[in-house]
Amino acid sequence: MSILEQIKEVTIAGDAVKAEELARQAVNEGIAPGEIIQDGFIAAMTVVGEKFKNQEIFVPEMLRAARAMQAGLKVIKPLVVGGEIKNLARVVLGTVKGDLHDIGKNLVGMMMEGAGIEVIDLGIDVPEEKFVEAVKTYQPHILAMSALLTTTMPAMRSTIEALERAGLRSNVKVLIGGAPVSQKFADEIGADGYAANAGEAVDKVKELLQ
Ligand code: B1M
Repeated sequence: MSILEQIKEVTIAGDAVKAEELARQAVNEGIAPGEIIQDGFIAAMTVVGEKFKNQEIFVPEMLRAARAMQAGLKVIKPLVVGGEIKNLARVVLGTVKGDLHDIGKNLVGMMMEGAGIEVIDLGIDVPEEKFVEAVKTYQPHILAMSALLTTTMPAMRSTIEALERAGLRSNVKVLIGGAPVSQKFADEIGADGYAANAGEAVDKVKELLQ
């Protein structure tokens, strides 16, 4: 079994110690960070999501798999983020209210930092008023929101509405993403941009700055 397949297997099994160990080994073998993330960890999460949907596994197993992925990502982060700070733009980032998923958001933040973008990460389950407050305080170029549940997508719309009520909508561009989100939804709620993955999110930030 290749090392990426092993990473996938141990992550599905929720073995954080092995996931971290194998991620280190893969890095030492010179495998590109993007490949480790995509073909190892994200591939594992796709299987985990399928198994959960088919009721072959339940929330505790899904949580263990997420922890294993996070342990592996810790090893890879320094390679992606690097040392140089360029501050190309400032982004306020968060997972919307009611939503506790943060792996995708963290990857987005990591890729942005790697591209020289300053990221202020508000974490998970972020209510509209906290996003609004952060826009006032940090005056970012972009407000970036993540949602992984169809039930939390409406919080993106209500955050945009809250920005409008606060008179801040024209001060900031809004970028959204997450598995159930689409360009169509972004258009519907009046977001300025949508990105399907972390790499695209970086490109979108650059595009929105122009
Ligand atoms: Co949850 N969960 N989960 N979960 N979970 C999903 C999302 C689900 C699709 C699984 C399934 O049924 N197949 C399903 C949602 C169904 C739906 O609404 N359509 C689901 C469910 C139902 C739930 C609960 C309701 C389960 C329950 O309690 N009964 C519950 C909800 C809790 C809550 O949030 N209130 C729940 C809980 C959890 C855990 C806590 C156990 C755990 C999360 C741990 C954590 O994040 N720290 C978890 C996990 C791990 C998953 C799956 C398996 C994996 C998610 C993940 O990390 N993927 C997921 C199934 C799946 O996605 N296949 C599932 C890897 C990650 C890199 O991808 O997050 O998609 P992703 O991010 C991508 C892109 O989407 C994009 O870029 C990222 C990198 O390329 N992206 C952006 C994300 N944000 C972006 C923002 C951008 C741009 C791009 O710009 C701002």
